[in-house]
Amino acid sequence: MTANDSMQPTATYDSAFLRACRREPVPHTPVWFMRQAGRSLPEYRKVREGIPMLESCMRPELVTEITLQPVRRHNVDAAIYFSDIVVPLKAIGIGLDIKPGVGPVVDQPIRTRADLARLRDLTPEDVPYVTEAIGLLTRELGPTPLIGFAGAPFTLASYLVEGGPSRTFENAKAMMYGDPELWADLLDRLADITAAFLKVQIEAGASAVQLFDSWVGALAPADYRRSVMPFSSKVFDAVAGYGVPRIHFGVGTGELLKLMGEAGADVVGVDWRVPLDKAHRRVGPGKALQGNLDPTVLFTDKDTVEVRAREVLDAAAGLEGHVFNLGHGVPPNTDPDALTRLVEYVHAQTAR
Ligand code: 1CP
Repeated sequence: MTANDSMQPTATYDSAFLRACRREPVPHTPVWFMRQAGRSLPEYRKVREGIPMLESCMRPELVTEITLQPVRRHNVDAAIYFSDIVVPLKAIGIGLDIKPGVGPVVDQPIRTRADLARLRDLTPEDVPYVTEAIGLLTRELGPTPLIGFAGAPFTLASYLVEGGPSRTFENAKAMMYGDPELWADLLDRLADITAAFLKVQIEAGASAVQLFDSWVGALAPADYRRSVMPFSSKVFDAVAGYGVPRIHFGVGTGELLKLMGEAGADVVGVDWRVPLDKAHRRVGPGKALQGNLDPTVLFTDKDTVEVRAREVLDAAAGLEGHVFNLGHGVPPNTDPDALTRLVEYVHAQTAR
């Protein structure tokens, strides 16, 4: 399937997930879970045995299998491509690894203007395994849409500048406040790489894309608007012509929701801190919302999960479009059956 085909009224185009993203009537509220692939499933741990994370992202058959696992098991309304936000950086030659129990770790952090030279453009030839895996996936998935994704410039910069996961982002924010020109040039490079990576996924057959700006909630709205938003907008603008829904998500972004929508999203992801009716008022008309059950609710009993899921659905009643999701990723030690039951519950409650 090409980007052009994905705009035709196929079964995929007509799926509940893509209809909700376009704010059209749906047969039921669609559900998928951030980090549904490669987290809590025993069948995931089995196929990953002995294979480092980044290597597993470069094996098309393995990526296909891991991406399909949650679709088979939970009957979710969309698949998310199994990869990681640092894969495009690795693909252009940045020395980095994903360390078990830690996350992405960068050999030589990007701190100076000279370091920017290491961020070259990404071409489709840098990621042949992505094109191949998405080709396999779209055949296997049938009408179920595939979501492609990338890390947003700020969140990628947070790993590159800090050198690894951080709670405070002190080096990245110091660069942003103290050397705005270097910061802007860094984010501009990252926007180009991210846009190129999303284009590869859409051209291979992804029918929606999500830009993960997971850690941007660390910023005040004025700094977001000045120092981050132009570069996230550049990414969204670069893929606007394909007509596939663009989802924008971050954690702790209650104060940023309106701006994150304005950056160019069709769907704004909301974490669990802001009820969806309130989020809708903040974002304004013309956007669908995605979210936002607190992931830790999954550690409670079935009845509590259902009460909390019902609250999310009630808060979403007046939305123009709603994609049910968690407020952040599936926690690794989640009971997979709790996810399966949650999908069943949302589908049953919202069947029209
Ligand atoms: O959603 C899915 O099921 C697809 C797989 C996926 C996605 C969407 C992975 C696999 N990573 C991601 C995105 C990602 N990676 C984000 C954005 C989403 C989010 O906010 O959760 C972020 C911030 C990362 C960075 C990352 N990669 C971390 C977080 C570290 C930190 O800063 O706290 C970690 C732990 C990873 C490693 C990783 N990515 C994915 C998996 C399965 C793993 C575990 C690694 C392993 O198995 O060894």
